[in-house]
Amino acid sequence: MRFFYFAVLASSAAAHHLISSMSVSGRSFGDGTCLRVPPNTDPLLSLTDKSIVCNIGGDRAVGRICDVDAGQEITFTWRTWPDGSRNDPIAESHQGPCAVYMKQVNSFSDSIDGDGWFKIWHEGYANGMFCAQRLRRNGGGTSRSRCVYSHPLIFNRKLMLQNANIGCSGEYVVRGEMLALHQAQNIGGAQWYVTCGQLHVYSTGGDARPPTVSIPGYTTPDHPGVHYNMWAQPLSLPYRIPGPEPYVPTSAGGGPRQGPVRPQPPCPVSNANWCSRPVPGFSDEVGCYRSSADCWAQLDICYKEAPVTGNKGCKVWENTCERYKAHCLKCGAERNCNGGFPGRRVRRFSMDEKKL
Ligand SMILES: [Cu+2]
Repeated sequence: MRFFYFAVLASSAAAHHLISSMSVSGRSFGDGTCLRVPPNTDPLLSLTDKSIVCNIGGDRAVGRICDVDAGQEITFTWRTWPDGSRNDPIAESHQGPCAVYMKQVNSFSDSIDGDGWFKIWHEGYANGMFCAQRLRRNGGGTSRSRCVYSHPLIFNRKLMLQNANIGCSGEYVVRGEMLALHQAQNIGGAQWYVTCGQLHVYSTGGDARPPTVSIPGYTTPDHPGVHYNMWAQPLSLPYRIPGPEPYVPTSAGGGPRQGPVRPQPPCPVSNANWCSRPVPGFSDEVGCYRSSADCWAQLDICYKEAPVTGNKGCKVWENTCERYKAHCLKCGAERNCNGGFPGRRVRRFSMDEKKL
């Protein structure tokens, strides 16, 4: 009986999902990287609670910012099992539309609720299926544990000077949203899945102002696309996607990067938003162990900070720490602990790493 209950719990957890990674032009930044990963895959049910903005804890900045050029394509990967331990994208029962919003911020520690959000893409019901169904199809086949959709992230030259203080480039919170309608025949039954990321967008500047909406406030529980019976035969079509129309730039942006390029902090080993630092050099056995201890202290933080998308990067760093420890044992026995750990190159930690 106990086993039976466990199985039921496991399968209900498997029903939900979150965005586990972002890719730009097909290259993934890594699981959880630049994402404000929610604590779990549960849906949000309230359109008035602040968690609808960027999910629970999503009001807090994370330590990494990912770069994207205007005009590049951004892809979100959705997973039912956040760490990818099982190949299961969005559950079959979860049908509904998807959308992507952005908001420009001066700093990622700015509060993100309220006005300033514009939609850059959405998909509702098309070609006989909801967006969620298309995500599932993309998740099958070659891309294991992945469920992806892509859309062009196009900024015209005007957009980036929207805030003259920022100049040509800017910091944006990007918000991926998926709405599951399987209980939406009841008001308040719609399930919202939201994950936000931190992007630094490079563009050549301009002065367009996309119309913006407030989140919370951008839609209501009685909107016909939110209070919707997906079990009706036939479906009530056309399906009306909640929220505003996507912003369509008047001219394509992109082109080569201009203006100052944000310094890239070195990140030799990383996990989600955690980065390793090179350990100090040493000239004797005591120093070797001190340096090795530094590695283990960093590892502690890596595991503590690892979000539900997993700790693969921490395991890589743990192997490094094991190697360092073995080196101290060996050089101590040989009375030859001088210089640093041999083997792999260690990049220097840059002091101009961007502070949030
Ligand atoms: Cu669910």
